[in-house]
Amino acid sequence: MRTEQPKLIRLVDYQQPDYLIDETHLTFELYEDYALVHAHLVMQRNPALGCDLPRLVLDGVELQLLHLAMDDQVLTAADYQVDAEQLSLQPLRPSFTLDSTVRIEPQNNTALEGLYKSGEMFCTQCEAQGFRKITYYLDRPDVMSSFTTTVIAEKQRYPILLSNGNLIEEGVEDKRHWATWQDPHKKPAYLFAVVAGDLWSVEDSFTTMNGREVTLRIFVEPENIDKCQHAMNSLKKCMRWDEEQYGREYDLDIFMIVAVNDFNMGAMENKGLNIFNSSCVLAKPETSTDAIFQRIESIVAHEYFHNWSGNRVTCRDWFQLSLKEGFTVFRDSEFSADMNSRTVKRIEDATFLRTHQFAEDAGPLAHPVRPPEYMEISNFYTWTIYEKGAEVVRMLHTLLGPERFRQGSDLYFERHDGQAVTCDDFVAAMESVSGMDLTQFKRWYSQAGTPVLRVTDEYDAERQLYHIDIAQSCPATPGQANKQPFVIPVAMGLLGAEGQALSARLQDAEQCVTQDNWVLTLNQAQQRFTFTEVSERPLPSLLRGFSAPVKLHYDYSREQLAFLLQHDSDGFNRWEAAQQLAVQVIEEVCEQLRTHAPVQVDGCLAQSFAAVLNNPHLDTALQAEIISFPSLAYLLELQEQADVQLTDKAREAVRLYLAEQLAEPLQALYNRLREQAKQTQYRPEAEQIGNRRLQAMALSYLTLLQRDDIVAATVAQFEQADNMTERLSALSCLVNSTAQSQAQAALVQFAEEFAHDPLVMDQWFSVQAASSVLGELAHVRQLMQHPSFSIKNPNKVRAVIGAFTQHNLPQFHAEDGSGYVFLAEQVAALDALNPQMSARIITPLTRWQRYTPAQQALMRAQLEQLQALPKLSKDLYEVLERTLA
Ligand code: 0A1
Ligand code: ZN
Repeated sequence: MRTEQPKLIRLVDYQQPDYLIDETHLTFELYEDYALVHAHLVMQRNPALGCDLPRLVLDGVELQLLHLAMDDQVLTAADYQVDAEQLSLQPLRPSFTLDSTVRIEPQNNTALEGLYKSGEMFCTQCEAQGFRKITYYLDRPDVMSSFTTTVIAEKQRYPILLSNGNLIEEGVEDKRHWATWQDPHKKPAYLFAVVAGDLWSVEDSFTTMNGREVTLRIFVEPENIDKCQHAMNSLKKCMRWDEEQYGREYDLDIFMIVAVNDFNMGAMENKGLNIFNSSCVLAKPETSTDAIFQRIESIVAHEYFHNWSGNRVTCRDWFQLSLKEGFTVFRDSEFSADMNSRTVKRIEDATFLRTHQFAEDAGPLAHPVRPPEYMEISNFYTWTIYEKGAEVVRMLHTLLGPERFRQGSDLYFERHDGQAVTCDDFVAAMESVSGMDLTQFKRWYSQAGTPVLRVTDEYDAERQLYHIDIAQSCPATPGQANKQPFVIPVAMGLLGAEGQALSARLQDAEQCVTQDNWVLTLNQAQQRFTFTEVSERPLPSLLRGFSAPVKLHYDYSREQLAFLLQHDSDGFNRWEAAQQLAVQVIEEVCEQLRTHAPVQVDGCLAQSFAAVLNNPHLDTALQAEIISFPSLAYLLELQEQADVQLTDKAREAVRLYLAEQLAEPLQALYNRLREQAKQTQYRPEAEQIGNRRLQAMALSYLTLLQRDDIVAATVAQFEQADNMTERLSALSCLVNSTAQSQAQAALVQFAEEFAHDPLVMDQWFSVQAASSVLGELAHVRQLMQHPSFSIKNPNKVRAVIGAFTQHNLPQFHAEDGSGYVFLAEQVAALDALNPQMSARIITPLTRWQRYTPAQQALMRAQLEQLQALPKLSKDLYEVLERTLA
């Protein structure tokens, strides 16, 4: 907890470490109410910095120092200074050893940072600055050390003792036993991990491209042993993929994953010992949805890929976080695209970015991909660092082309193996292999905000010329009033009147992918591109594949959008056309509601959707994406001033209209897919997933019709389906329908069946909290009284409070402000327990400037009350400061 105002840490102040730690030897003695950590550090003055001996300043937080010795000389209080965050002392020689013993209390660590207990198990989370809660250390990523770790604990309670690297010794002494692990690779402290518990494991093996055998082991609590296979399959697939696509081979004899129930994030890439939130690793068909299976595949890959992009080559400082995260998200998303449908993956990523990252970029917490300053680094694990960072890497991939990008990645790994480096080093490798000057491109790392492109065009029939004019701009963000033009790759094509791809010649083209698919490279505020030999007036298909994280405006008519939806050869842009069409139609209904005019929904959307459903050439996954409607959150993100209740009403009116118009084909589709599902053995594979998604989509439209036969079919699906995907989609339809007695019965049955499984109960909580029908605030408060709920468990917080505030917008933004009061209460309660979580779940309130003046006032009032609390964590303090600045 904070007593004085936290300091701002600035990138421009970066300095190399004064001292280095060559070897780190740790011994953990774990007991029921405390733990002792003995550290033996072999240190030296950083040779790059000279021969003087400045004071050594070690990080340490919430540690009780019991013993300290330098070069075996015991130090007394007069020899060092210690405060709440640091320990400093004067070295006498350039090379020396430092021994310390500290006492810590993992059992009382509710922040889930450092060493803590999750249920009966001990585990650690050290990124970004958790290691300083374990021992006094130089807790910064550019200090890389070899680690040898001994863990000692009671044998019966904690039969499994793990740390990074290879097991080199173990033994038993009375009731206690010990294990010593040695990691041959130097690493920063944030990649350190320890686990002790009564765990079972599933084992497999992988032969690397050079023929080395690697043991793969997934550790879980005994009751979850039947939920590991999917993660294991995913692990083997991504290990092979990283060899084939990036030439990266695994570098230890063993790779371990441990599942823990209490975890602030998704998972953590500790060297050789990944620790996972159990929700991101455990799955079986009866308890887990397709979405969960897919999430596991991508997170297992993400953490595994960090072994090179993050661990072998790490970050020099935390300002460079996106160096490892942006690149690794790009890598995992390409992996998922290869394992599933590439187009659908791109649609999912773009939707996510546009809904969440664009909102972040437009609000008071906007920051560049490489932030220039922070108070608390935990606050910077953001959509900007991760998702926009990945888009920046994707643009490099587009600009260089796949071959040169791969050469650049090879060079980056080769040049910097074993080093802690910067985003500039990454771009420099790309420059070296391509000969391109990427100086201007690097503005993506330093300028925040979402660029806006305005596109107009002109056709000169006589000369067969077609001009495209593009103006780029970027709104001001905190601390950055004026922006310089970005380098923006705009992939595009031209369609003729028959829907055919038009070929033409792009004048002065830097890169021409084919005769009918171009990448325009913008680098000025205003630019004209001219195509010659254009035989007819074309319709442009712009920003294909969402080739840059920008907002693009081109004045398409509804007919043109319907045409693109039918004919565009780019799957992404077909979907995009449907989205834009839906947005236009919903906006029109919003306007009708605003002016109290009669509501009349344009029929164009129903016609287009009918054509999509009848198109045998589209796979079901893409059909589902196309008829899936823009979310309320996305629609609000597009508005100058978000009007939640009105937009929700308009959106629901259009959905109902579509359900009525398309009732017949949707019903036929639903029946066919449900029958097919009954006869198919469930497998979490792309084709089946697409079918189930389309089936769920059809059912959710049909639910709006309030027909008894549909309710009956939904109840039957809920009761009879053998997999959680179909059961949960049926439950969600019931909960969001007028058939509340059936919904209640299903909820009771579900809770009885799965009371013992916390991950399934998370879904039970979410489906209710996110429902605008059932999820009234009073009900949400009741859910928090349920015996399966605990505010100390981040998954539960996300399942109830997160689902309510992010997915139940009409209730959260209730006009009386009750949703805001509720969130502020929860933030205050959580801040005393787990600051990372309080600073995260407050996010919806930080967007206060987006709403109507009345809502703004209510949100601000809650933020100000929080700011006035007597005790605030550094995390929450920073978020409030920036939000209210
Ligand atoms: N590096 C991990 C994410 C992570 C970050 C911080 C954590 O605790 C504060 C935990 C995990 C990843 O990218 O997967
Ligand atoms: Zn990561």
